[in-house]
Amino acid sequence: MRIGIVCYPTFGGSGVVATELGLEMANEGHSVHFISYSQPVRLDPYAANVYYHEVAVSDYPLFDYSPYELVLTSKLVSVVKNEGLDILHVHYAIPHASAAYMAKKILETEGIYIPIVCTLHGTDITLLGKDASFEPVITFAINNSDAVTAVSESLKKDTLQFFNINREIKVIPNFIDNRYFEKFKPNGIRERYLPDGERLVMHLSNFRKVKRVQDVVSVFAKIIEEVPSQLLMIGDGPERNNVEKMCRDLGICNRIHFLGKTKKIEQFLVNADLFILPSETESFGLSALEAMAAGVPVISTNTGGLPEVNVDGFSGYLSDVGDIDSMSRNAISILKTDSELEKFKANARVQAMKFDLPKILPQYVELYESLILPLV
Ligand code: GMT
Repeated sequence: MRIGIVCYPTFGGSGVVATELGLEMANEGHSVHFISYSQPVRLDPYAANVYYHEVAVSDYPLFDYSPYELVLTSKLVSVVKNEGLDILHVHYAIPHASAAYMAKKILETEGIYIPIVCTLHGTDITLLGKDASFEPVITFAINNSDAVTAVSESLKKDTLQFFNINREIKVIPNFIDNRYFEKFKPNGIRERYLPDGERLVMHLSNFRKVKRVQDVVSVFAKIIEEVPSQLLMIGDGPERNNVEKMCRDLGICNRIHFLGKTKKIEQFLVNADLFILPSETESFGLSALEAMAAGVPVISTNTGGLPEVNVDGFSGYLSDVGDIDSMSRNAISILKTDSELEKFKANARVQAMKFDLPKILPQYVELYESLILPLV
């Protein structure tokens, strides 16, 4: 197949899922064309069968806002036509599915048929979808794609609740390549950050408000009252300054290390003893799955799709949003003894296997094949 993938290139989970899916399809021999406004962070542009097409929007003095969606539409028309694509898989309803719909209509006037798969990742539905100024476009883009997938049952339910949807939404959960994660072994990170053999706690996100990063620090402050530990904060974003200030105010900066954005998250995760994800909402929580694949138990909230990923009392624990006491109690119970920690670490790996790449990839392949018209 010749597949076009449209995604946000940033550190967010949707871009990661789109990139990993495309790279795996390319690995299986399909031609995969990534279309985005900059190179997706996890993309290896030199991999066999992988192509990258940049959507370059130039400023025009007459416009206050650059018409990105129109440039993307034109790019989609051009790539579908010139590369002979069989299918377009867009990640995020807006603007990707709406731009793809317009490209499809333009191509129809030239006698070219291109089916569109739209994958919903979360914030397009749970945050943007609640904004009335986007709602009609999101509803239209979902109803008029050729197939729509959501990354969790919870996201499917939210989509059906918030929008007037008149079509099927198929749940295809996010996935993880466990074979890849198995290759990584604890490295010098533990020696560097844990000189006294403490526990290593980790958080990874884009530090948006929805991630409630302050709760990570509040939970950690309670953990260290009982279990000597260090906290690695990976990622960056709008809340970082506030969280750094909070660490200073609490006087625990010597135990909290901000590492900023990094592409090689698995090299850090394999060293961790516990992962904390206290989000306000999370349609899936890919970072929690990545942690589990690295054998790290997860303390998370019970919101959105997180209960589909993290199993309470098995791969970690679930608590209500903002319930610092519950999260810290659970964290301490895992970290307190080696035997409990080892049990949860092993369980986390078992749980990650439920989302193993070989189980999920065929679901996308089957979907693509069902939409591509047979050659006559
Ligand atoms: O969570 C973010 O800030 C990034 C966001 C995105 O759009 O990339 O992640 C969303 O998609 C991920 C991949 O499907 C999911 O794992 C995340 O749970 C989801 N984020 C939210 O729902 C807040």
